[in-house]
Amino acid sequence: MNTTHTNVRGTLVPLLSIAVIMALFSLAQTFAASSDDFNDNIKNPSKWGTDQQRGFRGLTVLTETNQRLEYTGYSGYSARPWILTQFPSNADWEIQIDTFNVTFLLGNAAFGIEIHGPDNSSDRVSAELYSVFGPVGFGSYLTSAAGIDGDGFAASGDIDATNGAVRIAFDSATKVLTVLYDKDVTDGYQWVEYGSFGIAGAGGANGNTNWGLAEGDQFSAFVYGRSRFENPRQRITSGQMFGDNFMETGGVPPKPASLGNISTRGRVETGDNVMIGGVSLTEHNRKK
Ligand SMILES: [Ca+2]
Ligand SMILES: [Ca+2]
Ligand SMILES: [Ca+2]
Repeated sequence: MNTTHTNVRGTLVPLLSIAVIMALFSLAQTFAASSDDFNDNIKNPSKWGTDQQRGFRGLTVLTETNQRLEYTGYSGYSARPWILTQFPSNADWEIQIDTFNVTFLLGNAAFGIEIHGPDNSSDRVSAELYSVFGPVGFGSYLTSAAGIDGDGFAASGDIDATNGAVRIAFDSATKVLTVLYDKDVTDGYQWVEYGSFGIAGAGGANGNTNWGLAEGDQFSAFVYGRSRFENPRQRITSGQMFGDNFMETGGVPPKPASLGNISTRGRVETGDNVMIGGVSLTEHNRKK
């Protein structure tokens, strides 16, 4: 019996070591970069969380269909959180998505990506392809609970882009978020920088703020569509506005401590209710 026991142990330890090494290796590979091409027309629950409805709730929706992520509906704001990875404050990273927008309606509509700061859901930087009463271009906004020095806004101007891409890149040395666009994805990516925002007080060309970053903090990413039309009966239909080929590099496994941030808001709830609580606060700030 003793012999058997020793043998089992003698085999198990090396096997476990190999398993741990393989797990670490595959983790490193998985989180080196990740993406979603939306080609299987099913939302991947390992990558995306519960959609958040902001503003007019229930009137707009994000749907993975036709090998892309479509935004349809009336006036509204739907955001889908990327949950596979988060983005460190002490290392460089970037996220991007292809954007398509031909919503030439009376109002404005946009599709893009946004980053949320670690401590407050109203700390955000977005990058989007917008249309405003027809003309289209790329825009970017900085919002911050701490207030902003500068415009907090950057735009390409109307450049007649309907099938482009947006990118947000973080420089961990300067703590500056840079926004870039490619006007036309059909000939590959040729990135044009159109704005930058400093989130540790300095370095941004279009606005600076202080999100109070600490070592180990993580940012979270969202894909969103938004729309606001003068005629409430106007709506975006399938194929008019969508995103495709979401990609990130530099993302890391989410740390479970992010739950602590939510509970400090004084709302101890679970699941979707927590998110809705955070969104309500955000929307309140946005309207100020
Ligand atoms: Ca999918
Ligand atoms: Ca696709
Ligand atoms: Ca291009």
